[in-house]
Amino acid sequence: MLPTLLPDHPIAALATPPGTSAVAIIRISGFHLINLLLPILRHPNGQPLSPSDLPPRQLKRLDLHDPETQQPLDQAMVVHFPAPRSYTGEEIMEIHGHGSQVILQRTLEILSDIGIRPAQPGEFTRRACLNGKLDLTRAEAITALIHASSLRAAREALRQMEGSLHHKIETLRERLLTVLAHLEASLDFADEDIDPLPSPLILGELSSATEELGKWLRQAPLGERLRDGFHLTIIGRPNVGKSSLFNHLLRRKRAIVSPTPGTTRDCIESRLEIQGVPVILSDTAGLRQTDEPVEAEGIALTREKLRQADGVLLVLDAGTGLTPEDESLLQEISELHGIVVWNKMDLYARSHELKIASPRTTVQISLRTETGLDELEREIASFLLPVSVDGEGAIILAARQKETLTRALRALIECETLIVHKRPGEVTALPLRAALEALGELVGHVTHEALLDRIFSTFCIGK
Ligand SMILES: Nc1nc2c(ncn2[C@@H]2O[C@H](COP(=O)(O)OP(=O)(O)OP(=O)(O)O)[C@@H](O)[C@H]2O)c(=O)[nH]1
Ligand SMILES: [Mg+2]
Repeated sequence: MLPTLLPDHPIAALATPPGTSAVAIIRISGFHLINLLLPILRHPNGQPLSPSDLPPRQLKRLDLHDPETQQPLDQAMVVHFPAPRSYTGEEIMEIHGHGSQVILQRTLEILSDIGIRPAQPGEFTRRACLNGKLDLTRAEAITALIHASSLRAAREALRQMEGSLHHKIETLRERLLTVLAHLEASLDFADEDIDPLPSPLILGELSSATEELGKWLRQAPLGERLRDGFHLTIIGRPNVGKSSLFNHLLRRKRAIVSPTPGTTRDCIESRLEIQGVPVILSDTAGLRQTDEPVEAEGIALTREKLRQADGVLLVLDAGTGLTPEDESLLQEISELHGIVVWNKMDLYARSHELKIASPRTTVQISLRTETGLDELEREIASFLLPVSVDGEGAIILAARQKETLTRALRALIECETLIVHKRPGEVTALPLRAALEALGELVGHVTHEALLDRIFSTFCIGK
């Protein structure tokens, strides 16, 4: 290994996004940082610095000094976090300078010259984990928070950062460790007359553990939607106002609206947030019988979109009331989650009833007079993300976490089966140990280098 890649070698990286900005922060982690940095820091009056000039956790206005040109490079604010009260558990120095690319580049070069190498992606957080400042579930929640595409996803990630997932896993591990202790006691004392925990009790513990793990995994798709967005598709007959609704939800004119039926031919997709819920919204070609090949292709695309949808908004025309085509559309989407939207309420003459046979949430709106639109957005948000689920906290799992939980679940089920078949303790304990190991991996008890590499490679440099 190269000496510069030693794990405790001081590292530096830009902690703010690359590019031009008012302020940019360079973060440095390691030991003896003050002494290392003294030669490149000056008081604003040009005087050299002494270590006592940098009291802990206080921003200090200093100049960055270029040792090569012997000239000031930037005016900066510098802060020192002594070990272990810092993000990484090592000493940290932050240089808050101006966000000029040339200055930042030169600063990183100077740091490298004085022995502070550029950090690898996620290396700060990796050090934090190795120094016991963070467990892996919290570290992974930090990536989820940084990449969160909506407020809801950010809130979940924050909950996980505060340790909700870690706590769940540790509680489960404790219970399974007790079961393992009993299984192993039955091995150690097999010759003596000690009664181990009776198998119905062990099986009870195991089945409640598998139930718990199963629940987390079932919640995972919801967590993924929170992170990546729910697919919501607007459908309906031609001319009912689908594109008008699409534009309204998007707050901009993205799709063409016209009185000619069959205006939208293609599927148009856009990302947005509806009351904090991330949505990938599609406007589609109006569904009807047609001989026109382009329109027919658009309609085929709509049906394809419907297959991927997490929910639909079926738009109906309140001016005309329910038509036979609407009824067959309702049949077609009977299996799908969604809301029925009566649009054009301004044209509703009360000559017919606005009723549908199936028990679905219906909302009455008019895009022309802008009525009922807030209620529609509230309904959309609550049907995509029911309040009960939000309260309990959907779990956002990284792919690795899902994979590891599935491995733990399989091992537990195997253990249950072996116990039911009255296999000896040394056989039944094996899968239980594997399950515990998998759960341990999730919180970071097992820290294989390769595993850490895989996790932290997805981080930003500087985190
Ligand atoms: N009176 C009234 N007209 C509306 C309302 N919403 C939309 N329209 C009009 O209805 C016509 C069709 O609107 P679009 O949004 O293009 O309808 P669409 O469902 O996307 O139609 P296709 O793309 O042809 O399937 C336009 O002239 C809109 O201005 C409404 O609430 N009231
Ligand atoms: Mg349209």
